[in-house]
Amino acid sequence: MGIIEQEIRKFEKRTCEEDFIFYQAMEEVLRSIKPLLESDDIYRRHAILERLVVPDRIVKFKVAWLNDTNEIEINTGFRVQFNNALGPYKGGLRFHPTVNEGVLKFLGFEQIFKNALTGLPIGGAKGGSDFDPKGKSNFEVMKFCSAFMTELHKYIGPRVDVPAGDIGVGSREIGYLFGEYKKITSKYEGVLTGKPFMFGGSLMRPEATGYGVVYFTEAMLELENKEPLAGKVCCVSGAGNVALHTIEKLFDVGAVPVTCSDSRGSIYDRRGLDLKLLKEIKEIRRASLEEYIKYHPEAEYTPVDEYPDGGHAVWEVPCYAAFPCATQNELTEIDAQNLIQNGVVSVSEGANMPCTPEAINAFLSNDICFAPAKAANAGGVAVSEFEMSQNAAMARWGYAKVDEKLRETMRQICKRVALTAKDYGVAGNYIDGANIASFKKVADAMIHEGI
Ligand code: NDP
Ligand code: 2IT
Repeated sequence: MGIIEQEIRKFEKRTCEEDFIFYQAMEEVLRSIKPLLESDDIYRRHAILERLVVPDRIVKFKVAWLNDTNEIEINTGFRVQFNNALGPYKGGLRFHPTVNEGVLKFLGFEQIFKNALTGLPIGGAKGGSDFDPKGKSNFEVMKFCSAFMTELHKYIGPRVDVPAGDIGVGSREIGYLFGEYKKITSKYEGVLTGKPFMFGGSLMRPEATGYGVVYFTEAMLELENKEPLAGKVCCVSGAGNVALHTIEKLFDVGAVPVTCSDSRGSIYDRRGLDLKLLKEIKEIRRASLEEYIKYHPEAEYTPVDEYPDGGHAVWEVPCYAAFPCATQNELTEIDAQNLIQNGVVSVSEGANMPCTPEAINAFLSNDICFAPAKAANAGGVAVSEFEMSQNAAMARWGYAKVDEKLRETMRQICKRVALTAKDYGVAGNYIDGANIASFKKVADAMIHEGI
């Protein structure tokens, strides 16, 4: 049995059901770094694998808050501080009923490597709660955020751990969290990113993840000698922060995004999506995508329960480039086969780990350009770090400066990933390239700082 198989067996034994998703993320990294471990035993001598797969700490706490009918509600809050070898812990907060320790360990683990790829001084973390903001009033969201911060503030700080948004957490929630942090600590400091612009948020942070995904895809297509996105039909899933800004940048570069989805169903508008309407429905009214067809009856709406067996309606639509931007494991092997049969050229992960391992294998064995999440969606956390820099210097950068730095960061990540893949004999495999390049960076830092 090889060393990778031995390590996987060891961790498999410890894996409980909640950790299954974490194990999926870990296994992908371990398989990629096999050639690195085999070429040099320094990482084994320093027990880097064993140290890297266990978070530095997991904070778990009760969040009690009062709803609009004066009943007490209880949720669980978490912060998984995974690794700070390269800088302060950094990563988003997710508010969604599916949040548990395993989900946050998977996201925190991925964040270590994503943050390393940006080349910026940030470690990896993730947090959140099983609180569901859907259907809650503004006041209830504010009450929940205040109660959540009452505990969380003890563990964070601008040089300690800097949370941001993720599913269910946007600038509204970050605003309330920041307000409560300030009230408790009396400190006006860059302890959270993704803040509203008026109190220290960076320009372009809301757009950064989606724009970055498109910048990365353009860079990858160029390196792989494929045609650019201009004029090409693209399929996007999700209808949240990442999906809507991916769609926006796709229009900017002259592509034609035709699909999007939410947790209840998906839209296919063959003439190109009406982005203004989508923003009105999802960002302002926080309503269902089904409303889209009231304004565009010629578009198609497919409710989730009518999706073809095991497949997703979005991925049945023929396209040049696909952008899964909703959630983990949303794109299955069946979806991958549909995309491949319809001639897809590139797949870029806007969400964190949206493609199942089987789907990824199908893409790789059919020579589809595949951009893994930890590289393709790193633009969000990169601009978060720009926000930390601006806050520390009490400065404000203009839109053009942030955009140029984001574009350059995505280009650099793409180049480094492609070059690493080539150096390790797996040219064109951006998963192995991303995992090897980022693992090396974190592991070398861990070796230099001692045990
Ligand atoms: P949002 O909460 O803004 O949007 C999530 C979207 O996905 C919503 O449209 C939601 O539908 C839809 N969705 C469909 N199925 C699910 C499901 N099972 N669970 C959760 N959402 C579902 O989140 P973001 O756009 O911020 O995040 C999307 C993905 O991108 C996540 O994987 C996140 O980790 C990743 N990401 C986010 C970054 C950021 O800066 N925000 C940075 C990097 C990655 P509905 O509207 O019905 O809820
Ligand atoms: O998954 C992610 O990279 C995020 N949710 C953004 C993290 C951040 O700190 O901006």
